[in-house]
Amino acid sequence: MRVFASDAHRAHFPAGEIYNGELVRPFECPERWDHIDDALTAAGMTERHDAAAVGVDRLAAVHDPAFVDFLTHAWDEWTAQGHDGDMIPTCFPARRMNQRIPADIDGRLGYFAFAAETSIMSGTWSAALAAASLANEAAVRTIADGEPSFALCRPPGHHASIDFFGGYCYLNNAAIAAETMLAEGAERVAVIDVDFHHGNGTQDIFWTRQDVFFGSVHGDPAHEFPHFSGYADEAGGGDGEGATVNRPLAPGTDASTWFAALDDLIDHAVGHGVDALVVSLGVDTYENDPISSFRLASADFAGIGERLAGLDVPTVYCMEGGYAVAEIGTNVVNVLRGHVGV
Ligand code: Q9C
Ligand code: ZN
Repeated sequence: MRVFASDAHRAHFPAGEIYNGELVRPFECPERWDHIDDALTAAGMTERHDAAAVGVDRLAAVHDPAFVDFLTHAWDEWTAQGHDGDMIPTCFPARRMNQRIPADIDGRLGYFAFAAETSIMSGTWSAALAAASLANEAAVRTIADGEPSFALCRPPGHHASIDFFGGYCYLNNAAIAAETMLAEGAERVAVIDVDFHHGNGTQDIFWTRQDVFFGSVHGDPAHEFPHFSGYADEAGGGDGEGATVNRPLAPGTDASTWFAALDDLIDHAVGHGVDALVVSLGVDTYENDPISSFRLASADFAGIGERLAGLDVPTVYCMEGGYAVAEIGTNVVNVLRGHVGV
């Protein structure tokens, strides 16, 4: 397993997250990365590959240029207004409102966001770009030589869509990896999303596509974030009909039920004839995760890698969620070890 990682993530550490009516220290924090880095090293995965900045053409394959432009300049526009707190969106274009992009930075912030727990600070753009660059580079290398890669992306990406951020995500790293695998010669890519939360951004990006299969097992949106995406009847639209598969599961789901759903997603991906795989690897399905409700034990995580390796195609893992900070490294390493069979 080849590991792509960069210290650039450290520039992103918003002061607060709105959670249950309070401003708390964000669950998505830099120590998550440190614990994964330490566990990889302890497991003998000591090499780290960095990445050149991903080109705007690669970003444009996934994101609206106006959204990328917003993220690039948001902090400068904010500070130019004399604000010094982090940017927290508070006003969104709801049903039947005018969808015109406002001139005002507070208006643009809400326009390009779908949730309020995700702040933008001075270093958010550089960290998000670095994370996307790791995913892109991992995809290039894995298509070139077939060796599986792990991109230690932080911030994560699967909630970010064509033109909105949220759920701790700004650029959709996994979607960028999938597009890069196609650009480098893959013909049909599967994105399998095992994060506790539905990968609404990835689903949205590939909704009308047959060349990218999207399968996700996650907390039922009737009960869990992102609340408005991830029901079982969401199966793709237009030319993409049937190439999206959702397996929402009830809060409290145990490992045996969860793995049956994963096996089902893998069967669909095989049936779709995919020749490359991107895994949105969240380990917030862990039993002690502070914001999630599934019940996988640390030892169970090896079974994720074992099963996904059974697809037997070039594979890139992109880090997504997981907020039990002390155990996140063990859980991630167990997945990767399961994949390579050690
Ligand atoms: N009551 C990822 O795992 N808040 N994002 C949920 C739960 C947002 C998770 C509140 C969670 C975002 C990448
Ligand atoms: Zn998650």
